[in-house]
Formats: sequence, structure tokens, C-alpha cells
Amino acid sequence: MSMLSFEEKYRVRGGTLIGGDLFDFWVGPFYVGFFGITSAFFALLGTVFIFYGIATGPTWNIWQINIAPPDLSYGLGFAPIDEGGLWQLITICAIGAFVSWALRQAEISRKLGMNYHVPIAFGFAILAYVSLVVIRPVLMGAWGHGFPYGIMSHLDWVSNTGYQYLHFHYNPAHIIAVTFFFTTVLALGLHGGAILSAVNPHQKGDTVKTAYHENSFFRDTIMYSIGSLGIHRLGLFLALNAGFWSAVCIIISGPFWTRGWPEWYDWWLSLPIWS
Ligand code: UQ1
Repeated sequence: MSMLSFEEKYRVRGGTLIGGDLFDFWVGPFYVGFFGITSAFFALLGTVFIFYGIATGPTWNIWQINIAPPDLSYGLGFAPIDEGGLWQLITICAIGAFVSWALRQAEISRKLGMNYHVPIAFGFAILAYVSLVVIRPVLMGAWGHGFPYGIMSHLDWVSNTGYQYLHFHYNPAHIIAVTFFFTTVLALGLHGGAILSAVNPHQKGDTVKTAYHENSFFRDTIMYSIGSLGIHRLGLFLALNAGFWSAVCIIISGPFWTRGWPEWYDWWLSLPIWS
């Protein structure tokens, strides 16, 4: 079934941010809209650039493919296509596609009379990416500080960048980000488990359990239930903070702290109370 029987009533005109009624239509199950067009445009163009880079590069080995940013000597200028210019074009297409997608989410939210939690949440994921390839490189004065597009090469970049600060796990914002990532996983694990154990019957014919059972489970085990709305608010809070502190931890590394992160804790030894 390509369209649920009740979906038709949600296919309403309006809510567009740009283009009026011109792109206000669906293709199969997909809403198009102005930003659907720009999403597809940037995604396809970026993919073409990636395949151009692979085809003119030294390997088709999926692990070794690498499209690198320009040399640091190019600063914040444009580089020739085969010297990092392709990375710059791909980055522009990626940001164009991600932002278009967020705005398409905003148009669909408006159309459905929903609030903007979904595009805002996706905006945090975009922020985390943009921190790495735009904000930090601009603050440090060269596109060459962006990470390379490749499976092994981007891992090497993460490792090298980490060791540049001696031990990246001492970065206080990194600690906060990792803690939010782990707590997000814990919350989704608990929540997914709670939902499935309430909804999945023991055997065919058993009744599906409701929110009362979910509440009772957590009351009985930990004496507290945050509630069925609360768990989703908590989940969103945890996930957005994971993305936000990830952005913070990499933006402060270089632009605002150039020494090893273990040294950062010397502020404790420098407190006047010890003298
Ligand atoms: C919870 O309290 C709750 O409310 C009923 C859920 O909704 C089904 C949950 O999924 C979870 C995981 C909890 C427990 C969470 C906390 C923070 C106590």
C-alpha cells in the first residue's frame, strides 16, 4: 500500500515557506515542495562530485577512497578542483542538501499544524557537521582543517586531531558530549524495551498493554516514572545535548585551546586557595 487510507485527509494545501502552491504536491508518498527540489538537486549534484572524485582518484576500494580538503596553504580561498576544490564543492552541496531537508521538514510541520521539534532536532545534527567543516576551519583560517571524505581517512583525521591535543578524552566538553550520547542510548534502550514489552503479547490473543503498565513497571523497579510524554522530552533533551556538546568540544579545540587537554585541568592547581 503506497498510501494509508487515512493519509489523504492530511494532504492539505498550504504551509509552504517559499514557492506558494507551485511545488505544493506529492510524488507517490513523498511531499515535494520547493525544498524537496533543492534537497534532490544538492544531493544529486554532490553525489556526482563524489563519483567524479572517485573516478579521477587512485582507487575504487571503498575503504581507501578519499576526497581531501585543500592544503592549509590555500587558507580560506578556493582551491583547484583536484587540490581540494572538489571537497569544497561537495561540502557546499552537503550543507545545501541538509539545510534544504530541514526546511522541507519545517514546511511539512507547518502543513500538519505541528510544532518545529523535528527540524530543530535535525538542525543540531547539521550544526555538529558544520562545526567540523565550516565553523572550526573558518576560526582557524583554513579549509584544510576540515575532515576528509573517506571511510578510513576520516577516522585517521579524528585520531590525528585527537592526538594533537595529547588526550582528547580530557576535553571537558567532549566528556559532557560522550555522557549525553551514552545516556541517550540508555534512555532509548529503556524506552524501546518498555514499549515493546508492553505492546508485544506473550502469545497470540493476549491483550496489548498500555501506558499504565509502563508506568507501573518503572514505579516498581526504581520508584519513579517520568511518564509517556516525559520520556520523549527527556530523549529529545539528551539527544540534542549530545549533538550540541559535540559541536562545542571540537570548536573549542584549536580556536580557544591549543595545548594538550590534560593541561586544561591546571586551573585547579592554580587556585589561590593552595598558596
Ligand atoms: C518511564 O518512566 C516511562 O514512563 C512510563 C517510559 O515510557 C514508556 C519509559 O520508556 C521509561 C524508560 C521510563 C523510565 C525513565 C526514567 C527517566 C525514570
